[in-house]
Amino acid sequence: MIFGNRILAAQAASIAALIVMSACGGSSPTSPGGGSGGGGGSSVKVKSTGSVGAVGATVTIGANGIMNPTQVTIAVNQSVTFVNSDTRSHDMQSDPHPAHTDCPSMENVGLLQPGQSRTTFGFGNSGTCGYHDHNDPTSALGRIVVQ
Ligand SMILES: [Cu+2]
Repeated sequence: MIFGNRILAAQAASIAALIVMSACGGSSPTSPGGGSGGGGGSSVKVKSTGSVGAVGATVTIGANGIMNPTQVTIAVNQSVTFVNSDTRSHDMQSDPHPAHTDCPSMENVGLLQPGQSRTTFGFGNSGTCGYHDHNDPTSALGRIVVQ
C-alpha cells in the first residue's frame, strides 16, 4: 500500500493590512467631533469655472430694471450674457445680498452701464442662481437655472 501523498503547504502569510502609522510628534489636538455650529458663511451653491464658457442664454435688462426673461436655463459649464438696455446702470451680483456668495460666476458681470453687456464665468455644477442689482436689490431680479 503506497501512500505517496505530499502536501505542499505553501503558507504565504500575507499581511494585507498595512497600517501606516504616522507618528505625529507632539500632541496636536484635532477638531473635536460633533461640531454643531453654524456654517462658515461662504456657502457656494454653484461653483465658477473661472473662465467664460459657451453662452447658453442671454438676458436683457429692460426699462426699470425688469429682466427679460426673468429665468433662463443653461447647461453645466455654460455662461450667461447680460445686456443692459435700461437707461441707468445696474450692478449685477449673485444672491444673497449683500454677501453674493451663491454663484461666484456672476462676479464677471458686475456694474453694467447703459448699453453695456458682459458675460458670466461658466457655472460649474447644477443648481439655481438668483441675482439682483446690488445698488437696488429690489430690481433686476432673475434666476439662472443650471442643469
Ligand atoms: Cu447685493
